[in-house]
Amino acid sequence: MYVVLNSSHRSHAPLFEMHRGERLPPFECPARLDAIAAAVGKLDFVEQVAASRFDRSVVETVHDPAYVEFLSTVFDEWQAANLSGDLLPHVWPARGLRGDRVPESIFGRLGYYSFDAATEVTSGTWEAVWGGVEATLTATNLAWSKRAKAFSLSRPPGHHAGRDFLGGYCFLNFAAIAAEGFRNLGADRVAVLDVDYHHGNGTQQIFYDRGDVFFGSIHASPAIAYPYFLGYEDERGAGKGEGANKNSPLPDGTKWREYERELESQLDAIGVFSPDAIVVSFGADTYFEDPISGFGLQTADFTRMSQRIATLDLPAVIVMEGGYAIENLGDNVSAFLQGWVGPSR
Ligand code: OKP
Ligand code: ZN
Repeated sequence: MYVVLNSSHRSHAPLFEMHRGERLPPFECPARLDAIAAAVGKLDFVEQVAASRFDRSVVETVHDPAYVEFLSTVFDEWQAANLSGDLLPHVWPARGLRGDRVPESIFGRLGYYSFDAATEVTSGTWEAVWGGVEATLTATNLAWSKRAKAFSLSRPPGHHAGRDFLGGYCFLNFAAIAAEGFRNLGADRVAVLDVDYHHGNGTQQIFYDRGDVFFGSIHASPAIAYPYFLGYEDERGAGKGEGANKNSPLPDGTKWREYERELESQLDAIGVFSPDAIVVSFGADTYFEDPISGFGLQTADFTRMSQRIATLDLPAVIVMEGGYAIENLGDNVSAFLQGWVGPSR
């Protein structure tokens, strides 16, 4: 198992997060990845590889180039206008407003290119996010060329970021970038399986009308959990992508027994799709002690989960999404990695 660390991740350190009416230290913070990296560094089956450099071509296939440009320049623009603190959007084009024009104002553009106020742009956000792109694409190249498993150890997460918007702590969609990277390298079909507690609305949107990338997700029902506005079972893909999207929304309180049933059903669907490679959006926020989530998985369940996914026997990239119980994060991610390296693999 290869591991590629995003060594720039600490450059993204948001100041605060609004949570249940309070201004709190952010749940998505550098300490998360430091805890994971320390634990993963001790695993004897892991080979750490440094990230290579990449240009914007793959990123600009899954994201709108104008959005990528916005993201890479908006903080400097903010500072040039003598504004201070982090950037936080506060107005969005809901139904009846014009969502089809990009405003000139920096505040207008922030709203245009986002869907929530949980996702601060800071001085180092672009540097950290670009480090995530390079870790992801390095892992993808390794997984494809060596028919191996490669873990991109990065933050902030990516699966809520859509073609032209940020949100849910996410800026660029690393799962989508890995899937597109596999396609570029020669994979005809790629499956993305999202096992984060939250629905991967960004990944679903990016591939919704594509038949070459399957998206499957097991998550808390949007009726009760973030991101609230996508992730229902009746979203099955459109056009050429009809049938290549599969959502498994579950109630809070879900434990391994119920979770496993949905996992088997997702794996069956992926088997029918018959991909050449797989991308896993892994979130450890399904853990029973996660502070912002409501599932009931235990540390050992993460090993069971990856053992089942590994039976697909495909080149695999694992990208890190959520997981906020920092004390248990190292053990939970290690448990998940452990399941990929059984004796038969
Ligand atoms: C990211 B990932 C509460 C509202 C914002 C955002 C959750 C983002 C989760 N402060 N909640 O999927 O783990
Ligand atoms: Zn999550």
